[in-house]
Amino acid sequence: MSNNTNLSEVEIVKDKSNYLRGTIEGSLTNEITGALYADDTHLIKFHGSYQQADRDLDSERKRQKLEPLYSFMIRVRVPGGIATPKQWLVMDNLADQYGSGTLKLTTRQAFQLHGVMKRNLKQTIKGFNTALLDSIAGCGDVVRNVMSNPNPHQSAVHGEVYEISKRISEHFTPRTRAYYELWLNDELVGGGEPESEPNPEDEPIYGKTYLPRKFKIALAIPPHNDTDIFANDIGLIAIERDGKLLGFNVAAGGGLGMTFGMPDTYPRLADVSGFCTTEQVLDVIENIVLIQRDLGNRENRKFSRLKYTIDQMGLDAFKTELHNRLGYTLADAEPYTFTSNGDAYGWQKGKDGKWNLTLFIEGGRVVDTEQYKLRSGLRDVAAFLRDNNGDGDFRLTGNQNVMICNVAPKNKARVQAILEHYGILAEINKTGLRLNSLACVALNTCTLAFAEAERYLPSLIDKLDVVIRESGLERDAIVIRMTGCPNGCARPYLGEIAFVGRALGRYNLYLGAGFAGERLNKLYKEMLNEEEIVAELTPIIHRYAQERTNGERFGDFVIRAGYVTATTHGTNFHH
Ligand code: SRM
Ligand code: SF4
Repeated sequence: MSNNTNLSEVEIVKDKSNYLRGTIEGSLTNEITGALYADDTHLIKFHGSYQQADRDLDSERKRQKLEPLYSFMIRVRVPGGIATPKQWLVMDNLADQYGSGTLKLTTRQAFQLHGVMKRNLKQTIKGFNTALLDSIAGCGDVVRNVMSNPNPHQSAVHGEVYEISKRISEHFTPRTRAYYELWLNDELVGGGEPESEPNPEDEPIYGKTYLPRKFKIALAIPPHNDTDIFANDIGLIAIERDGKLLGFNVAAGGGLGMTFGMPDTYPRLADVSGFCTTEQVLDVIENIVLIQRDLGNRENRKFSRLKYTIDQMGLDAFKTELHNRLGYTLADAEPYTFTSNGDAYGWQKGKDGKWNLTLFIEGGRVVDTEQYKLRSGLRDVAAFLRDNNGDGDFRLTGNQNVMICNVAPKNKARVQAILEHYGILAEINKTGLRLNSLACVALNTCTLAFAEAERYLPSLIDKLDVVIRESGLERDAIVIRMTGCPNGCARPYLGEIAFVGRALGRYNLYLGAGFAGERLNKLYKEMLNEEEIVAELTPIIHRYAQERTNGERFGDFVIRAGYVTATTHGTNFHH
């Protein structure tokens, strides 16, 4: 642990938790409340779960003098976002059995279940285990789900990068046995016996108080920045020559969260700090994680992310510290170009002759409604693939979408027919604005939300689509993002157009991020309601259609036209 004297409450809870056990067992058996003991609400995050309450019901429950209707969100780690048809079906089934009947595909290639009651937590986590899935390190002050390009079959380099992302994920999985003891009766994920007796001291990378804060890693293969690597504590940019992976440019210090009214908190993009070979990459990442473990702020969690550690010591000092710890220096960064951070929709044939299909899942929410049976359709595809020798698989993208990949040519027509039957394929013909939209969960489950996001953005886009169509921009990709608070879960500060919730029905409007996720946007107007949003954006969209130069992106245009100035670094985001 660092030498800080005024440790935050969470640091103290971690310290006395006996490697994340705390009193969770007692919390689970306490039938007086649907909640956990206060300390355990921090610890359960390391097990992949958050205590929440249905906020739609808050005032009614209060009126009835009842405690909030507590339930739990559980996040399942899917390194690189790849799930077999069987795993999809298990998740789908658990969503009905114990959850709220929906699956949420997150902005970091994971599944989330919502609405799981305390009494069902163990059974749900055991259910993941039957499909070789787990929720360890889904949340908490550890290295989170490692993101990677979701299609390893695209080329040999893609396959290699995916394997490296899995290795990173395994390397940083906490070693404590608390997860297995608490949820799986001490079984390993997928069955089997533990290799050795529990050894609470055996947390060689993290130590007993883990990291000061969450830590995120993503890999991307130019020209696609579909994992938004610059929003991560560490972003790795694959460098290839003649179809061979040479290594990675290493970017450090990304993170998007900020707090309204605290300008010393800010979103920041990771700085490209050098190049390392494939053999060095794990060593380099580990040493950055260790710098953060040792030097990160453990007093005030608002300043605990690596981005603040770096800005406080200065980028050069950070690099020197890294090089000293490594015992060698990173080479100069190699040239690279990113052209987009979105997904490419539709069917594409892989180099291996198999087919890959990217589908649009609005807000990442897989649910059946009266009009649109998305969940049933994807379930039918999964069942068909499972029954055909497990052909194909599901890939969660960093844009809350799903890919159905690796489909044998003989099965393509059937997959297509199922998706057409349910109207799922037609979704990819929506406007370029909608197809490039992201919205975080926000209400009703997120305890931090000030405003709607996932439940509201689709209807706001209906209104903006009218302007988009009038302007002839239906096929133009424009990155649009919304969150219910400034924490940044749908990476709003990387939206060419973005809304961040201030209060119910009121949003700050940000403009001018780079189309490929390489530049943050800037605040344009504050506290707008829907009418004001549409009124502000209509003339800008019209002007963009008329005045853009060849190939000019919306985010670049609003800067050239003087609506906002370019943000060149997180530290001038608020200027
Ligand atoms: Fe997030 C907290 C949902 C991606 C920055 N995020 C939360 C919590 C757990 C709220 C809480 O602490 O009580 C949200 C749960 C809502 C719910 O009901 O499910 C939540 N975050 C999400 C997801 C599900 C949004 C989505 O709609 O897809 C994403 C899950 C990703 C995953 O699978 O792991 C999600 N969160 C992100 C991202 C985007 C990314 O990582 O690419 C960010 C910005 C990048 C970053 O980390 O800086 C992000 N979430 C935050 C923060 C601000 C962190 C900070 O440094 O200030 C919080 C609040 C916190 O940690 O204190 C937060
Ligand atoms: Fe919740 Fe805010 Fe994250 Fe949205 S951005 S999920 S409202 S914490």
